[in-house]
Amino acid sequence: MSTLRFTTAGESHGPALVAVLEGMPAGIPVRAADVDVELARRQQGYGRGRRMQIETDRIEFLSGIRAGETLGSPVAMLVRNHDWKNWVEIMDPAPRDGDADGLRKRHVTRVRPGHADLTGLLKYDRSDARDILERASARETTARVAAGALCRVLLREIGVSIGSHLVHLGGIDARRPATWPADLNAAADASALRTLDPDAEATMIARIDAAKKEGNTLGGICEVVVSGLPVGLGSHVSWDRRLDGRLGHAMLSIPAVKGVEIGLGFETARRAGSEVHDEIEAAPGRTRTGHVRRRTNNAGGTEGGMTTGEDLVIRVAMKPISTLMRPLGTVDVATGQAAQAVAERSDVTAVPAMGVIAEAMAAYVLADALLEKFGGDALSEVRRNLAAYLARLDERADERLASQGRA
Ligand code: EPS
Repeated sequence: MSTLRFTTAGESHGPALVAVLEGMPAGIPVRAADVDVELARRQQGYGRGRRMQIETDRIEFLSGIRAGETLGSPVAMLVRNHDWKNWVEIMDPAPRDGDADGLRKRHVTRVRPGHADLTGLLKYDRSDARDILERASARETTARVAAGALCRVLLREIGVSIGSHLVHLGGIDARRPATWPADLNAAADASALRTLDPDAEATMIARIDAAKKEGNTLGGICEVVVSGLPVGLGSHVSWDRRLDGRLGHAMLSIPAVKGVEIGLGFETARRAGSEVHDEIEAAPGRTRTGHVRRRTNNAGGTEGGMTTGEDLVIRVAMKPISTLMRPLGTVDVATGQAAQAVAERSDVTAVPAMGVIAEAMAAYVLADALLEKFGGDALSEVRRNLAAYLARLDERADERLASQGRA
């Protein structure tokens, strides 16, 4: 069982979204602004629809935090949906006269190819796909970002930073900058698409405008980079403790995500071993990697399901959103007749937001793995455990030096 757990609740057009995060140690300094800044980042990105103008996501802490510090008890958090006021009748939990056929106003029966609509209503035996789509909506990721924001604070306290940038959108690749920015998110967030390549950004924006005109949608790829991790989070000993698998699970759970790569990923399959594996050299003073360095980082920061201490690099691929304004062919589940899928208000693309959500999911998995190794009831205890481990890594390096001196 995970050391850290979180769950979310809430429908896209219900009153609010809720996240409950359990297992955070006491004494982590947290302010609402730490969460709000992440919620705002998730709402950004060229290509979003009108809903993002309606919402200004803000966190309300309901439990687990007092006087700016976590208490060690479950942290419950709430984000209200401003759009709720327009959906009160449609989303009302109370049974109503006139719903006898099971179909309320704004019911959805012309199910969208690629969406949870059809499979969800078959599985849950519903007649209105709104019963499915309200929860399948990516609005749910707001609550994940809130939970991830607290995990990010814990990681920041021990010197780990997480950033992301967009590397591909709708058939257009972004080039890597000649010099890597010192603050990845500051650089990425300055771009409307969270990409580090201004030329590609202009082409991508034109591509989004064209897709919007066509009533189409676009997917893309974001890369998450985590720096400052100590060697040895995760474990090789059992399948479910391998960090790669835990990261893959978390990333593939993000709506519309269809692929994940760590480091070189699929490209490793095309190359010979000598072109894949990262040679190791001594690097005295690099405590968090165990006083070594990899000459390259094709592995993307993990070996044997454990962090190496080099940057963790995860690429996450998102398919185009399944709500098309020029709809695809489907079946109306109310009549069984051929139909055009419903064209609800939606985004042309949400890939920049997906990068922020992927950061949050990475923060959760890494905070969990961190607490598994160094856990305690208080942040001070986590710090002590980490410091003792790092001291042992230093001691090993010193022992090696001493034995060389004797030889
Ligand atoms: C979504 C449809 C749109 C998106 C929404 C996800 O919402 P609406 O149906 O209200 O126009 O904007 O994303 C969010 C609300 C969000 O916060 O990211 C969908 O159907 O998945």
